[in-house]
Amino acid sequence: MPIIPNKPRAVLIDVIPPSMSEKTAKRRLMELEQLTKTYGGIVIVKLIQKRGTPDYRTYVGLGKLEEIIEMAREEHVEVLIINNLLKPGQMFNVNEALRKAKLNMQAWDRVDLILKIFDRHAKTAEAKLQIKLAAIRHMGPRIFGMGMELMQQAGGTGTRGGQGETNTELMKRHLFDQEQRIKRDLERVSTAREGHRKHRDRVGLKTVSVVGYTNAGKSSLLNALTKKGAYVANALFATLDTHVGKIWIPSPDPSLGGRGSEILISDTIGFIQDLPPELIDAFRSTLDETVDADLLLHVIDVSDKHVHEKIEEVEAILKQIKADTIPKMYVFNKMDLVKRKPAKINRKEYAAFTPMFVSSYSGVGLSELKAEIGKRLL
Ligand SMILES: Nc1nc2c(ncn2[C@@H]2O[C@H](COP(=O)(O)OP(=O)(O)OP(=O)(O)O)[C@@H](O)[C@H]2O)c(=O)[nH]1
Ligand SMILES: [Mg+2]
Repeated sequence: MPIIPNKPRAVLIDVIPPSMSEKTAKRRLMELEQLTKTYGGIVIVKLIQKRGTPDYRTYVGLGKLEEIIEMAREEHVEVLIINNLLKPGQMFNVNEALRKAKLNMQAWDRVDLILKIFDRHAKTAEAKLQIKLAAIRHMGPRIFGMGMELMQQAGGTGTRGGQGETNTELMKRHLFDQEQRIKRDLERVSTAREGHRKHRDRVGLKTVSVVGYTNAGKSSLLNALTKKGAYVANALFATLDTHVGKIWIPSPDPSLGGRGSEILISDTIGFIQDLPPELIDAFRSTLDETVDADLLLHVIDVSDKHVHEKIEEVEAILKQIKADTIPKMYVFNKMDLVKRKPAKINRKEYAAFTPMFVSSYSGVGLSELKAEIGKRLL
């Protein structure tokens, strides 16, 4: 097993159909680069391979793989990150090729990379367990693949059974037991959290959940609204666990005598393009807070070139986690980065979500936002 340093030197490759537009291809590669940097990797080279169908053995074409191996030797590359979802056998074959080339190097697919980022940033016991579970499910079949290979090496062709098969069976058993244990632990942690939520319901506190694309400024907004120190970083996926804070909301109708009320606000993980469904499942209980909220604040980076695409991505994920029926407001953040409200945001379909324009940095729009939350919830 190669030892991969904390800040590995990485080669990125995206295998795309020849029909894909230049623009989309560039965007995909840029996002992969950002993800790699979030992990802590140093990007040495970015490659694109156009192929009608991926190679059935190694996904990336064999010739390309040879090229990468040569380059890796010269440039001391430590990881090859493939921006696609590979079959266990393909992943195994690529790693075998690297091993045979005697390189201290590993290959990861997109899910491996996302899992590794999750793993580095996870803070609570629950998030850690969820990542473990997803990793076992994602990598398990690869280990079976390895068992098959060992079997062939041990027994030669035509031999059935023997040591290799026993190893595969043992490995399967071990993974299954591990999965069951993690599931039990997860149940315990989520029951505890359920208790907290019930308590909150009893004391009658309303909850607002901050959702949005990764790096939109969700944690910064929560900080600005609550002055709570949630972890803010210019990196994708800085937040993995649900952080809950309290905000004081002025009463929408002072004549009723109430001066305001306290509500709870929770931060969530960032949503990214093509987040594999298997990861959404694994993180469902982290997102439970979101599914339970009385109101969602969908935070959007107003200065982002791909505003609309990202809004749509987030909406699609909200639907997948069944949070699309919760009342929602659109909060366009980072207004300090744009001269004025960008014209392209004046869309009819956004009007239904009471678009608010704020800056977590300068504080612009925050009191209006609180007032609007009050109108919706109090
Ligand atoms: N200029 C400007 N930058 C902002 C604003 N809000 C957040 N940022 C910056 O945007 C980056 C991301 O902010 P976060 O609050 O970590 O974003 P997030 O949505 O919580 O990100 P994840 O947790 O990774 O999904 C950081 O570098 C922030 O400093 C803002 O109003 N203006
Ligand atoms: Mg965050």
